[in-house]
Amino acid sequence: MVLDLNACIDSLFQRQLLAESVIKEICEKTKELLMSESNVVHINAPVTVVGDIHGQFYDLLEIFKIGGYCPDTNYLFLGDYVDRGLYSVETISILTCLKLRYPDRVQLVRGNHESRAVTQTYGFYTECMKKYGSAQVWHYFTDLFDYLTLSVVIDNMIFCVHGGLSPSIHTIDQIKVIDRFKEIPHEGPMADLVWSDPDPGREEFAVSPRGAGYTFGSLVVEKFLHENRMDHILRAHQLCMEGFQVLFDDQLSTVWSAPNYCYRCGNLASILEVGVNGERHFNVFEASPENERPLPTEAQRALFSNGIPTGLFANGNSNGLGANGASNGLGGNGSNGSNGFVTTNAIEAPQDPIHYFL
Ligand SMILES: [Mn+2]
Repeated sequence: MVLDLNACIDSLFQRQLLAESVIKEICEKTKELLMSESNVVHINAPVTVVGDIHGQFYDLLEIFKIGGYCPDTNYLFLGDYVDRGLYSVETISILTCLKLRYPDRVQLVRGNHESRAVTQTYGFYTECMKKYGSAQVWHYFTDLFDYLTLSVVIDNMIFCVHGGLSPSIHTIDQIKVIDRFKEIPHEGPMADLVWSDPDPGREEFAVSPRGAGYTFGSLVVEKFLHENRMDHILRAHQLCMEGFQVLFDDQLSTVWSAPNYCYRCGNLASILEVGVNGERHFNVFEASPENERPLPTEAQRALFSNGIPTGLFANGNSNGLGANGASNGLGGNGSNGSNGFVTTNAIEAPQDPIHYFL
């Protein structure tokens, strides 16, 4: 069988799943390709940077409509392709095909959800079982995740990563020597890169309320940029109600690309266009129109309300995202003691590790 990537991409754009045998072949070839990538991939602008998608495939289609299609637009995806949304399989399938088809124009960075442990709890595993009747496809993709790069540098100026900085990483060279070809560890530099968050109220590192990674403040950012002769850190990982957030005197940006997160947060999303002179422009967008996407069926709602602790479509039970009195809803574990999730612009995404490490 000859793999026809263009046909695969076309059928995914037509909302058709690929056959299991095709996914196997695509993942094997993409692993070979990723194996030769450094832990720090250097690319040039112009490039359009995309934050968390979390299985919101119809919003990803909207991103291509807004930002342009491959290979006309160069894309850098910052991770968290799967979990939470209803279409993780379609999302990771199309991104993998695009990476394999246009390896120099599409970059895929690893997020904390590109992990066996996390995807078994937050939806991707269950979705693979429902859509393919076995765990094979989940195995192919989670094996592939071990090969994804950890970071990208744009024009030697902008450091891009899913989560943030690590107290054990001072230089880019220290990232280059990490053995990344494995499941994301619970701690250490690799975990920090995918789990950490900026904290505008601090200067140094502190313990993260997520239970993995660290929070880092203004001095940490300044030191890292100075030491590595860069001028900006670009990351994803945190829901921003306005779709993006810029911190630390324009030294760090968060880009969030899942509008109306989990189909109920009511937030905006953005993609970040980085121009040839380093200029940054956030292109903000809303959720794709309801009439252009299939509504979740009762069966899909059941899929997400049974067995998944965060209960995307929980009916007022204690698992509801943002539901009153939610014990583990969005912001429900907030260290500020508030149950709301609009107290700041960038808020903590659902507190994954609180379940993850239970
Ligand atoms: Mn994340």
